[in-house]
Amino acid sequence: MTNGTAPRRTWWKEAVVYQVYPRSFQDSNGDGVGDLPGLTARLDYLADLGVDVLWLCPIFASPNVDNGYDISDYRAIMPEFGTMADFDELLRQATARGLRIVLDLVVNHTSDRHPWFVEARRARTSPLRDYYVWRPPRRGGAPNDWRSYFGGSAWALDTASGEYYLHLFAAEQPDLNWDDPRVRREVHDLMRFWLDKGIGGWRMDTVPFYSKDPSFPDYPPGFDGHLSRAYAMGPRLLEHLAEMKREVLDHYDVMTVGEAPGVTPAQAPALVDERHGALSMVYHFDHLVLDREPGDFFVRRQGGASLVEFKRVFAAWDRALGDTGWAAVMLGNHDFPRMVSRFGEDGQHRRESATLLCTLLMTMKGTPHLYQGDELGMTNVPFASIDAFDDIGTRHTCRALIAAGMDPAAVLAMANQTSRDHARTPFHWDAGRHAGFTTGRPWIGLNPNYPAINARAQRADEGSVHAHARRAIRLRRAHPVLVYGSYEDLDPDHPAVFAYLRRDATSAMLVLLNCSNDSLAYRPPGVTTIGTLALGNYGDRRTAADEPPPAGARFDLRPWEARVHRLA
Ligand code: TEU
Ligand code: CA
Repeated sequence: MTNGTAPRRTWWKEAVVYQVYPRSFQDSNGDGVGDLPGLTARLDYLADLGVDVLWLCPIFASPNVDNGYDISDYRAIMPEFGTMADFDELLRQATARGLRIVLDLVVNHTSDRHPWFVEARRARTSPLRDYYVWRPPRRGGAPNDWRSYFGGSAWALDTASGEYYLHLFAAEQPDLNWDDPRVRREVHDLMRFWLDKGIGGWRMDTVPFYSKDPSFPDYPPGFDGHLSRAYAMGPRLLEHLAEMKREVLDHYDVMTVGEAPGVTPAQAPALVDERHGALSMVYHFDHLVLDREPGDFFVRRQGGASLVEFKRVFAAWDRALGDTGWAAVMLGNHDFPRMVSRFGEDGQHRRESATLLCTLLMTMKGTPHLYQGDELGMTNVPFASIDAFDDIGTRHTCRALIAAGMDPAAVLAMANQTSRDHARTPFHWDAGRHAGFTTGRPWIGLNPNYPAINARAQRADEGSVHAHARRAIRLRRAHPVLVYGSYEDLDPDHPAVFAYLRRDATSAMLVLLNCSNDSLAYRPPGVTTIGTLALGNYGDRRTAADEPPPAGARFDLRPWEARVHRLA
């Protein structure tokens, strides 16, 4: 719990961010791929939901080896998504509705089809050679033992020159050499190109990886395989980010949210402390990778993760960020399975657990990031075979595990627990053909449960996940304590209940989340004067201001029940 000075007030601390995976949001021309005109046509839905900022996954020209995270032209719209005129119209329509657009800055690497890499690869003497990271073979093989997130070595041999180039992700995603000032200037220029159009800021992909030790040592002795820890926070990262802040970010009123894999809570203030950090906020992964093997993000750790471990992450980051740092809070995105399937219970208690998770997002300290479809409680998809997966990471890991002799049925079962594709199937607009996403053949199969889980049905149902998400967003907007108040976990060791307090000088909110399938009696430690219910997710799910608190602050919490109470 931090009780120093109140955090500085800014629009991006008060905002609710909605992440759009454009490929799967709304198709407008029947080619089965979501696009910008489709997103523009759905802005009223998003404005009605109450969100303030739309973070769009990459919309730039890309061969889509990694679905847009391999960019071949930073100043052109991916043809499947539309034209620059479509983007300008989207921005105009969003702005007219008070919505800001945040784009996805992917500059740790480019596509291997980017003209920079095509030229750099042409010859060892190319003037652009040093835009990327090239090293000679070591003992006839890769320059060091680094591995790619998508399987195999992080080095690819360029046969023409006999040198290797670095790629922390796919070989089609060569890492840029951030130590070359020309690269940094190129990045600053492309950032300004979009900022000058009036975007609201940047989500910064794999920002902790920009800087690498140029001597490229092997992993340290005893390395536990946690790739992100090995690649994050390189020697000149803070210098490069300070320069980016000075050269670009300080000249605009924008938000930056750094994707921060591998960044420890202790390292985070260096990135986001408002006194000296370059970024507005970071989103961390620690609670999102608790159930994963450190060495392969797509392999599930035996035993999964506990609520106590999950709660510890939030407390550690809150302590580390204090009152001068800031976090993005998310429970899922395009890289993870659906939050209700992962942290809730997507069968009998799907509605209750999805609304509980929405309550957590909207009452936690930090800027909430709601992923498309999670406001409906969309669930994981039952992928019937390994070939049904699209995601490069999932496919690589499945192939490697099968090659290593693992039973294919077990590999499929594990991929169905960890695949990023669960979050990438088309949005469920209605119960019509292809859930109203497309009139054509969808680029990836839909979840067959869309007739039961879709926006049209839920917008007519006051008890739906959508209705609750909408109420929770309005609750956050109505109570600054949920934005700027302190955070205190009241019961960190309780195995089933997540109970926390948000407090400022004039008010306090108590949040009780029963993260279990069981009903249980619960008395929040140290709290006596419980006020009225501000938000609930059960029968009394209206904001029952008239409902008195239970006698003696003893609650009978139903399975997955979420309750937000004012404290008298
Ligand atoms: O994700 C980063 C990523 O996948 C790993 O760095 C991270 O460690 C993992 O998600 C959990 O530890 C970003 C994008 O979100 C992802 O879609 C891209 O595939 C990747 O970078 C490469 O651009
Ligand atoms: Ca389309």
